[in-house]
Amino acid sequence: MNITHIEHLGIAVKSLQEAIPYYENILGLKCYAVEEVVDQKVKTAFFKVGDTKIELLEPMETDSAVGKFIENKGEGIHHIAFKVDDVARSLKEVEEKGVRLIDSAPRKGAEGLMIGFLHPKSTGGVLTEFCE
Ligand code: CMX
Repeated sequence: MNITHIEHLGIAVKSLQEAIPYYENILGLKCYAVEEVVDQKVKTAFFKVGDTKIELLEPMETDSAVGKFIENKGEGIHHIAFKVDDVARSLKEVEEKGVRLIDSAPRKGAEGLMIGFLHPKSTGGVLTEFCE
């Protein structure tokens, strides 16, 4: 596996509309895309910070990964995503080392990128994503 950088940090928010002004007006970042990822039941907003992005995640339903996260832990950092060359190979590699996967094969995520999640119970409590 070849991790080159943090592709993005996912941050759970109750409302994109209420969260975006902090990133734009206080931090001076620009929201360059808002996208619904229907199969993940989230609405996302993206900001570039060098090679890394911030991905704000607003749940479209309470019964969803991000909806449950906010209900249990409140708003805040939800996951870290590493850029890798090959998601399928990286998932296989960590699985062989004993890591529990959420996604056994890559699937399409926001921005059309191929992604795969590792289970936070296997990663020291940090929901981890590989992105290609
Ligand atoms: N970070 C760390 N721990 C997390 C977590 C997160 N984001 N979300 C849940 N957990 C922990 C919970 O705290 C809980 O721990 P305890 O058992 O110690 O209380 C445990 O995981 C189970 O939590 P749960 O609320 O019962 O949630 P589920 O088991 O239903 O699902 C998870 C948890 C991580 C498997 C699920 O959220 C998932 O599949 N996530 C991957 C997909 C995803 O997050 N999609 C949204 C983003 C999409 C995008 O970026 O486009």
